[in-house]
Amino acid sequence: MKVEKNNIDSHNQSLLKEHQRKFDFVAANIQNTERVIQKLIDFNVAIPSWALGTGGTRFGRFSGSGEPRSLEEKLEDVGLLHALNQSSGSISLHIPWDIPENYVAIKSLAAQLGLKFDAINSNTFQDQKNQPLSYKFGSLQNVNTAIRRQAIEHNIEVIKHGAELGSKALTVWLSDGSCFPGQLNFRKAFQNTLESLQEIYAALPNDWKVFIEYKAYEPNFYSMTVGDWGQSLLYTSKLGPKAFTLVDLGHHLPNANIEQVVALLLMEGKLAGFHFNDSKYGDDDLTVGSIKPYQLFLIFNELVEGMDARGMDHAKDLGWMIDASHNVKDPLEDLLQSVEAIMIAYAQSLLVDRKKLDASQDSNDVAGAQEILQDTFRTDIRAIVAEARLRSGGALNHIQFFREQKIREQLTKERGSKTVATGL
Ligand code: AFD
Ligand code: MN
Ligand code: MN
Repeated sequence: MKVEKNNIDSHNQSLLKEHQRKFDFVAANIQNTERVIQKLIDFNVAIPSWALGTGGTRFGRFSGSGEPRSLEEKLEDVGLLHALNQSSGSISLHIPWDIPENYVAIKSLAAQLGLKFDAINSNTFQDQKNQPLSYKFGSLQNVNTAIRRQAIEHNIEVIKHGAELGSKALTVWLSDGSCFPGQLNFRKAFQNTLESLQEIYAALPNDWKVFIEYKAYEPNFYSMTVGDWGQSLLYTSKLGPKAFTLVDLGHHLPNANIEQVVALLLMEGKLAGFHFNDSKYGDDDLTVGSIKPYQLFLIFNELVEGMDARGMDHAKDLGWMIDASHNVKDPLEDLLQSVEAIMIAYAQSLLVDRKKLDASQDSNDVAGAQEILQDTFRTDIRAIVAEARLRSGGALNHIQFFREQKIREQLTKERGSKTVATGL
């Protein structure tokens, strides 16, 4: 299905007066509103192809209706999101769940929907049908050379698919590790993984990057071979200038200071970007900003400060992506909420009085520094984000629009009520 522009226009018209009132109120207290709006218009968050269907847990999966049944339908879903928020103009594919059969056709569909292809993801955490060798005991770390070879070849295959579509980065998340003490020689596992990654790195096209994602635990519960940012940074430093460390917000041990991790990776020029989500306990993959919005703001605060210090382009120089899983919500509504939470945190971080904060830090004014951050965080700037969306042609209240237009009902009519999208 396609969203008609005039439907968005009439929705916006009906909310315009109320929006204008809120916007004028917040804009009156903000300097450089226009600059912030432009930055929001330029910003884009990629949508992972695997988040468009209802996710499950190891206990079960309660599929929704009208879920995308093919790569084409996944693109259509992201196109819908983008039409509504104008900030989701790219999709991140996962191989083998999204193997394109016809590159030309897929590329032209993406172009029609105004979408680009973000980083492409490999998968050696599952065994696929007809796969000769198993990843039960790891992939790039495996003690068996033939299994490592198979995993390396898979990653090279993924790069080829991505290159055909115009992706510029490969994201590698390894579930490799061990479940019990003594199972694995850590040093050999590291060396095997490094050598395997070196072969993958050598296959990257010139203008490509590789993102190495880390995770503290799960599915392995004793050790993970890329378990934290330090280990990821070891790999990416040894690999070379095209390798970067990817931060997935849900992949840390409880209470980790992610904003500090981000600040240092950025300082070292080794931060790839993000997989945004939120969590209470671990890798919960909940809606961005739903549990710890202040942490999200603090992360963006470090990002903006650090990117500006390095003269980086906020929109283009890091990879911005959601990595979530929706067990109980409509995936499209959830993704709209996630992108919105990211835009809000980004906008707020742009509004931090940087000079005043620097001065507070330089004079050890602890309370003063806290005042500056919390004052910004507690300012409701949602009308500024909405204004940016309005100016770029999106819907002022996208969730309301999604419901008014009965978009899920229409998708269900088209695709059926018992559809299951590929993914976790
Ligand atoms: C996992 C990892 C990784 C992976 C994705 C696949 O974070 O990003 O590609 O989810 O579903 O949790
Ligand atoms: Mn991730
Ligand atoms: Mn994860």
